[in-house]
Amino acid sequence: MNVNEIRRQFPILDQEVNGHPLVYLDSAATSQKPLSVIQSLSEYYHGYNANVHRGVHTLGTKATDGYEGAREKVKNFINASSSEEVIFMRGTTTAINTVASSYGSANVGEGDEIVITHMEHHSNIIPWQQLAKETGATLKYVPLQADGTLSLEDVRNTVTPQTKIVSIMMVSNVLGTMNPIKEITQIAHENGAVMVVDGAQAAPHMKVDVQDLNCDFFAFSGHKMGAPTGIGVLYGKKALLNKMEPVEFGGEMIDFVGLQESTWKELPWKFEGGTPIIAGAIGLGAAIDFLEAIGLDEIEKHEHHLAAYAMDKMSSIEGMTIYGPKDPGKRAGLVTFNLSDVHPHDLATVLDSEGIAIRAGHHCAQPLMKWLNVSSTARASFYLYNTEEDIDRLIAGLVKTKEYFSDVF
Ligand code: 7TS
Repeated sequence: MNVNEIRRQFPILDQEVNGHPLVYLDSAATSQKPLSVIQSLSEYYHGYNANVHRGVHTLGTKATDGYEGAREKVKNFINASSSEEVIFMRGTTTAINTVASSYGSANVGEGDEIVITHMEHHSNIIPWQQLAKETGATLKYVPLQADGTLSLEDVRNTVTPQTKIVSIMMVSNVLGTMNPIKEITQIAHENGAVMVVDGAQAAPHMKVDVQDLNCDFFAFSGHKMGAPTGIGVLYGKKALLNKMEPVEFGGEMIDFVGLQESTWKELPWKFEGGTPIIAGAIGLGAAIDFLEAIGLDEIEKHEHHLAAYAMDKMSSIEGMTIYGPKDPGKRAGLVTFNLSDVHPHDLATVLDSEGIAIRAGHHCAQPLMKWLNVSSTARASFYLYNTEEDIDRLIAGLVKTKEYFSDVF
């Protein structure tokens, strides 16, 4: 993998911030976009902007082909068995909310259980809290091991025949933990529950095969994998989606509309009410082409290498606490940390003055912060365009931050 060649595809990286060359280490929040994605949007708006699935005019047909072609690319990207199982929506948050509102309200009742974990993002907590409140179900949490991993034993002890839904992230946006989704899915199924996977931090970084995982639903966001904001995917098994009610009603999703009753289009369109996210889907298709040309296995290997390199260098800084699995082989390409008593926001501000972008805060994972016994942390997250030099700059920035706040050490 030629990272210099890849970096040339991301024009935004070639700039100075606060007088220093930009080092972008916040891809877990949102990734940068390659030229091919930017061009795909420009070509759509320059050349064939039109609404889809209507009329017969040429631009409309081209737009429909672009939109549905992108669905086919997503289908292959995650190895869904049919493009009917690929529903375009705004992102991971909307996808999980859709499962909770549609599948959840129809299948979860009083006395039932929903199982998540202490490491989930708020997007995979609150929809289930709301569902539990509405239905009288109980929301249960699989505890975490001391190193921030899940044990299958704990999963087996938490999931019971009363469990109707298990919803777990594939990769933690804070700990970097990679969860054994295939095994957890099997436990969910043995207990008669469906398995929902929050794939927001997985799909951009590793090969995902939903048929191999055998999960029932899989949610991810385009903007974390080179595509624009505002486009994401809900994958669901056809047999389940067919039985589910739409969540949004209106144009595009109907078959026949009467005065009192209406019927829905078939999959996947019954879940895509209103004018869809046409440019976003086309951009996502271009992002998938870009990632696949490099190879997801190569990308994953590169990020593992960067995470191991970063952890090794960072752990030699006195006062450094790194959260999550210590074994780099067990974690994805991000490192969450605290440096002595320096507040993560102060740390991020000093790094920003050096042109280095990291994230500081609770990372939309307040229950996990509570488990870690901190109010916030700093996080450096890597993607295919990051280099060892980026990490060297981070290390130099951290050393400088330490000097700057030397009174607290
Ligand atoms: N799930 C996980 C695991 C995430 O990391 C995120 C976003 C979401 C769900 C929500 O995705 P959205 O596209 O619907 O917003 N995570 C982060 C983050 O770690 N920093 O900023 C956003």
